[in-house]
Amino acid sequence: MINQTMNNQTRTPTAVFGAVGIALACAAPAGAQDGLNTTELKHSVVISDLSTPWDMAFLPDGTLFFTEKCNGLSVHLTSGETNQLLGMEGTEAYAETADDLFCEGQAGMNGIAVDPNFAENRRIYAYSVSDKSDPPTNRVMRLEVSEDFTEVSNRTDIVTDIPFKVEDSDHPFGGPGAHNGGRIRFNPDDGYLYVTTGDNHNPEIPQSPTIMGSKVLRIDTDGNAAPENDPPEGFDKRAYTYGHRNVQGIAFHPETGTPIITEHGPWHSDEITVLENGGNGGWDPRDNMAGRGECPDDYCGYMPNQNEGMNRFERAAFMPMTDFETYPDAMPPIWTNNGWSQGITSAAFLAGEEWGDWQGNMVVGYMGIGFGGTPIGQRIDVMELSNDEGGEISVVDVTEMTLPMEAGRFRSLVSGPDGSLYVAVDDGQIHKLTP
Ligand SMILES: [Ca+2]
Repeated sequence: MINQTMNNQTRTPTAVFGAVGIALACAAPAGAQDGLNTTELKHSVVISDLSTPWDMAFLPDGTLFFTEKCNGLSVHLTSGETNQLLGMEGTEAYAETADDLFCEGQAGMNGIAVDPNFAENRRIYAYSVSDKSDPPTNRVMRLEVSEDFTEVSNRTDIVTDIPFKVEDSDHPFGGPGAHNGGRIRFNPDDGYLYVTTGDNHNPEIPQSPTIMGSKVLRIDTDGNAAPENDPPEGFDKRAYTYGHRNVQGIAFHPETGTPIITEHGPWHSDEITVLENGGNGGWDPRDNMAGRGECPDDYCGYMPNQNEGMNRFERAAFMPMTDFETYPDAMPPIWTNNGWSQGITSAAFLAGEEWGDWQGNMVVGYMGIGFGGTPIGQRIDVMELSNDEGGEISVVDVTEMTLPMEAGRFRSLVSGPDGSLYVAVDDGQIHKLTP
């Protein structure tokens, strides 16, 4: 069924809603243990008692950098020791504290990435909100790690203008720091740093050519646009893609290097999208667009959820994650979450023969969103992708991973250099899953 749903997706709105219709026919969420085999997983807890661990990045020897949203940046050494490198406002234990870094809502110390040439230049990168600017913005910082991994120095902010939601607004989850993006990853194929951003509940941002929210940026290690970026005329050249809602994950196809993102839907339609250079994600929550009326704070992104009586498919039609009616050339998602948002987060590819049939598959985490206080959807899905003859990537099978531990809010998934899958959970652990 999933197979058919995915393969039927094309660029036309009719086909997308056709796909939703098929999804309705099989009401059970993706997760039946069919198709791929379920690999037996070994499990251990690498680190516990963290405060909202948000992202991880490895060196080839297994050294693990990680962030905690309201604390800062640390490194876990192969000896088992952890050094706290860069703290945020109000923290004490860290080697250094940067008082301009703070946390608010979804914002704080988010993504972390290691320079492909770390062995030579000792550089790492982190995404955090900062009040060095007024109003505060999200920044991508470049840092140099000391030889003994006890401190960082030479902070250079290579991106300083990613917007941050400052004011509360009249929406569910409408507090400051909302829709903050924050994942950063190097693409091994082209060597550039990709930075994912969010819409801040600001209706003007997704289709804006100059505001760097709702984008995937592709930049070099000084923050300059990759020269190959091809956004439309008038756009900031750092924009690789635009028109996103809140991109929470990015991974690169292991054979082609093609970037694939995961994106939160507005209580409906989380999406996975294969990016095209210069492409539009098709999210445009401005009011009075496509027959929509006026919405609170001019932002229609949640409006369908407040219209009692609409079912989830009517909601998806009212405020589509990808508005093909207005943007017929928008990038089509290769997968949507059957009409329910379940808090899709980070994505990674499984590497190593130990994974058996799952080798090379994409894994995607879900945090689950509580409807009436009931968490749903907390899981890790294993997605088999295929390149069809036209070279386009599609999802051919989805299997829910049988977890060797309790489910949780799976915030970050990263493949380690040892082939294990590392998983950070909001309530404070980094887990290691080994086939
Ligand atoms: Ca989209």
